[in-house]
Amino acid sequence: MKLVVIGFGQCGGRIVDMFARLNGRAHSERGIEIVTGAFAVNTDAADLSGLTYIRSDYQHRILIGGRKTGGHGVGKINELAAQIAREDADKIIDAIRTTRRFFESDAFLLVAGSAGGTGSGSIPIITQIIRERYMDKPVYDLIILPFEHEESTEARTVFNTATCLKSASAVADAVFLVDNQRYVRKDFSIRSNMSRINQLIVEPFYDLLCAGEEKKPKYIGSRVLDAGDIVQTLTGWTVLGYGKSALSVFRLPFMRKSDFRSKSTETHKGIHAMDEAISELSLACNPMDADRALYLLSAPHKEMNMDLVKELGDYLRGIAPKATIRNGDYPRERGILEVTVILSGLSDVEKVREYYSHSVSLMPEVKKRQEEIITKLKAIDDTGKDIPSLL
Ligand SMILES: Nc1nc2c(ncn2[C@@H]2O[C@H](COP(=O)(O)OP(=O)(O)OP(=O)(O)O)[C@@H](O)[C@H]2O)c(=O)[nH]1
Ligand SMILES: [Mg+2]
Repeated sequence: MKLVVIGFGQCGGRIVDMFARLNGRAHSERGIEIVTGAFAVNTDAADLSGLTYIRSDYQHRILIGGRKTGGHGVGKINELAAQIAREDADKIIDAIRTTRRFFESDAFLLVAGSAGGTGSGSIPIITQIIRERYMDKPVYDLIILPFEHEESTEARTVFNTATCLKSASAVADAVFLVDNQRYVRKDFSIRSNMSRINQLIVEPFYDLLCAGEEKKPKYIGSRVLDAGDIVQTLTGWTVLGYGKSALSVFRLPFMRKSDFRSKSTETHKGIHAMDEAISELSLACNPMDADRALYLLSAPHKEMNMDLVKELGDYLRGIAPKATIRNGDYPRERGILEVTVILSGLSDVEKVREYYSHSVSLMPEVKKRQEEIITKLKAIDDTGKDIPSLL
């Protein structure tokens, strides 16, 4: 599957930078392409300069709202970002048009952090505009939810998240939810934590996107998971997960592949990897609420067999009984067994409900502050009303 990926705000830009890197990896390791265009959109020029893998010309690092913000961001006011995105949408559409092999792309993936101003405000607007323009390609949003400590210190965090989620889910074909808090490892510094988190966020997409693009016969599975399967699976609230098991390089000489001991070990490792994928889903949710699911098994050819694929299917069926399940296998040479899982069409997501209800309770407070700002601005204007204007 080939994606056009567009990041909004600092968080979105950095994660798309990781997708651009992932594409480089697919190219060098596997000779295939999974990202046809990678773009970062921001109201803040400094954030755009901090990126590494996204091409550095103005059509790939797109500054919006320059006149309104002077290139210094919108300071968490996502309504302002939404307005700017609407006004400058043509810059983004023009850039998409220049994508070299745009017609080969299967879908759009738009990425943003929900708690800031720029990303949170612009992602729903541009999702809507792209959907109207390119009706033949689905548009997916990948939305990063804030860390716990941000929620407790800043009311805007919750309010921005709620408005972003509500608006994006109304227009996107599916919304991938990623909870930053799930990726925190206490032993890393904040800076290395962020880039580590971003790597972990994009990792599950690697095999998922590569599997259907393989051309070499030895890497083509018996059941190929292609763009069609992914598009059929993705709808509404969506989470994803990834797990792996190391495989021992050497089988004991007396154990043949058909030996019951090696077979049960394979199955065990498969279940272990799937268990890890489920327990480390990008957001905590109840798999029982999933309407659709997908799993991809990748492992060396000789380690995969129909029994293992079936066992994994049975296992997933057990925890997501209501879901239509699609699957695929992807033979790789590396000595590990990997499982990627998507749960989609979730009928309930507790965390989203919490943001909504918390945000409603904050409404009076946010309104009061906005009124205060307007009153203060008006007071400044009033004070200067007798000063002659140069305009
Ligand atoms: N995973 C991850 N999360 C990030 C990263 N940068 C920021 N975030 C999260 O995303 C939220 C939004 O922050 P930014 O992306 O910096 O905000 P912005 O969209 O640039 O908006 P403004 O700067 O307010 O205009 C933050 O509260 C963080 O929780 C990142 O590199 N990785
Ligand atoms: Mg910013």
